[in-house]
Amino acid sequence: MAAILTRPPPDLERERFLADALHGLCLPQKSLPCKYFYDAEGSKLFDQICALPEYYPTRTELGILRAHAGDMAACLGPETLLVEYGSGSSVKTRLLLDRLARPSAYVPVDISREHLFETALALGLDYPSLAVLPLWADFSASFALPRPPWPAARRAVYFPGSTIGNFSEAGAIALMSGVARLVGPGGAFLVGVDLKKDPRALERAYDDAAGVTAAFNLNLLARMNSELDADFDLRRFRHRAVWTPGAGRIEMHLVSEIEQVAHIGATEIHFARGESICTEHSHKYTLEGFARLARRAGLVVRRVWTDSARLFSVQYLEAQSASHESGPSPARGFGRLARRATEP
Ligand code: AVI
Repeated sequence: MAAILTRPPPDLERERFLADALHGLCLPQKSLPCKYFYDAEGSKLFDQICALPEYYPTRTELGILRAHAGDMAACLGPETLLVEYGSGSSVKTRLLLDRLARPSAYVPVDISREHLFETALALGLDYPSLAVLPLWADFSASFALPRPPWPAARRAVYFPGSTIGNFSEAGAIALMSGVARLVGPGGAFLVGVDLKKDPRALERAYDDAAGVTAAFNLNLLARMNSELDADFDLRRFRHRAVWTPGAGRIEMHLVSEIEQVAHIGATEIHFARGESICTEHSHKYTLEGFARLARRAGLVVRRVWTDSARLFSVQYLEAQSASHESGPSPARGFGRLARRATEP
């Protein structure tokens, strides 16, 4: 496995977290970027969420992949350079890699360095003839791809998990415009997109009976306490997940149960009783709505695979050569961090 990485200045990560937290908590609707969910504890809780009976996206997407990975690989074609955004443990990717014809290389891109390199190492062992080139970067910022050991016939970006739903409309367009630029005209985008459904099923998926999603949400406060010298009282906030039909999204909030003041360092954060911090948007799409959004980023939907209940979709898109609209703002909760790797 060839690996590349440069270490950012030691406190840069904390400084960004602090700046984002202070900025978000001073807005009229207090908010925190959802990318900060994923410290070690948050990542562990997210893995548990994925296995919950109420949280249908993971198992449904896996079912779609198991049924159609061969078809998807055929769309991507031989000698493709496969780039995965937010690769995590690359579980879904293995289903694709098993079917891809002579991939030129696999470039997992992830912000979580340990996870990225562990996974890349494991993949390198399991796929000895595959060039695995991990890239420690924020996929929502611009980055350069490592050079594959041999030329690729085509570039493709794989973005499973419906993380595209965690972006604002402008953010999703900006991200997909970036994908279109990265893969070039005729290049491919394979993406997991969660679909609109019964709001009650959605609210259950984001507020499970065992309270794992609540713990995941509250962990953001615990993370600020331990990393930012904050003193949020976790017993005085509760998790809330609500379907917002106008915006077509689930919103997650942390609601203050009392009037209270929390501190981040010397900065006071005032909460009225019932006031909330918005911690995540999770947009759900219709097939038509997503196709329209993608078109604004210069991507055309060519194939769609869904489960029989049409809960979730995996979509294959191609980048057009014509100029297209490009969203100006970064992703809600994912933008801004741009890190790039260059050492094993
Ligand atoms: C990562 N992302 C696609 C998840 C979602 O469904 O929006 C994050 C999540 N939040 C609560 N449960 C899962």
